[in-house]
Amino acid sequence: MQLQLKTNMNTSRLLDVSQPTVMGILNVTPDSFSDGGQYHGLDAAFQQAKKMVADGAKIIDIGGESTRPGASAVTLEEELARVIPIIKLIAAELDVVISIDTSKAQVMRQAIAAGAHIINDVRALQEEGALQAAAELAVPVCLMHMQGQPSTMQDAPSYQDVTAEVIAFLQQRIDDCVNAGIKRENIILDPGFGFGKTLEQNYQLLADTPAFHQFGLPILIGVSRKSMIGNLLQCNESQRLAGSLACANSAATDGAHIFRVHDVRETADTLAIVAQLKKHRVC
Ligand code: 7PM
Repeated sequence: MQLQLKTNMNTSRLLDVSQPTVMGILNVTPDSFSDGGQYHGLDAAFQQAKKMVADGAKIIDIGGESTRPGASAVTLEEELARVIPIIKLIAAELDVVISIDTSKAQVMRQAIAAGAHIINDVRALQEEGALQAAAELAVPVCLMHMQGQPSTMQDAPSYQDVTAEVIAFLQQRIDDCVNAGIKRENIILDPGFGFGKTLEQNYQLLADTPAFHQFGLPILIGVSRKSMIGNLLQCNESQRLAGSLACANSAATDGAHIFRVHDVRETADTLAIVAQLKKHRVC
C-alpha cells in the first residue's frame, strides 16, 4: 500500500505504508516548547524532529492546535506562526515526510506551500473550506473520527455500537471527500482514540482494528500516552510507554499501517518484532 506525495518540484514520491510506519509527534503549542524566545523554541522543535528521524520516524506530524480535552481554541494567525517556520526548516533540512495536524483550510494551504506533504485533520475536513482546500491541494489526508468537540467530548461519550458508528462515519466522510474531488487512494483512516470515547469504547475500537480493513485504505492509530492507557494503569503521562507499546503491538499485529507516537525508537523496535513474527505466522 503506497501513498503518493507531492514534492516542491511538482514531482511525486511514494511513501510505502505496507510495512508499519512510524509517525513522530511534534507538538508546537506553547506548553511544548516554551523555553523563552522564538528561535529557541524553533531550534528545540527542530532538534526533536531530527532525533525522531534518526530513531526511525518516516513521517513527522506537526500540530499547533491543542486538541486536549478542555483546551481553548487557537486563532489562525497564532496557529500559522507556530507551524509554518518549523515546517519550512524540516522540509529544507531533513529527508522526512511532513504531515500538518490542523482543521483550518488556510493552515492546510500554507503548510503544504511551506513543504508539508500530508493533511492530518482530527475534524475530518468538516470545518469551513477544508474539504475544498484538501481537494485542490490533492495531497493525502487523514480522516479521524471524533464524537463532539474537544472542549466537551469526554463529558459523556455515547454509542450503541462504537465500532459500527465510527465505521459509518468514516464511510460517509470517504463519500463526501470523493464527491468533493479527493482521490480515494489519497485517504487514510483513523478511529480517533480518546476523541469522545470512554475507556471501554477505546479498547473495543482497538480490539476491532481488523474491521477497519474493509475500506482497503491505510489505517492510522494514535494511542501514544493517551488517557485510555493512563486511566487503565493509573499512571501519569511519563509512565505510559509500556502501555503505549502494548497497544501498538496489538494494532500492528492486526495490520494497522501508520503509528502516531511520541516514543519513536521504542515503537520502531516493537513494530520490527511484530514484522518478524508475521513472517513465521501461518494465518
Ligand atoms: C492532549 C490530548 C494533547 C490529546 C494531544 C492529544 C490524534 C491526532 C491527536 C490521533 C490523529 C495526542 C492528542 N491525536 N491525529 N492528533 N490521530 N490523526 O495525544 O489519535 O497527541 S492530539
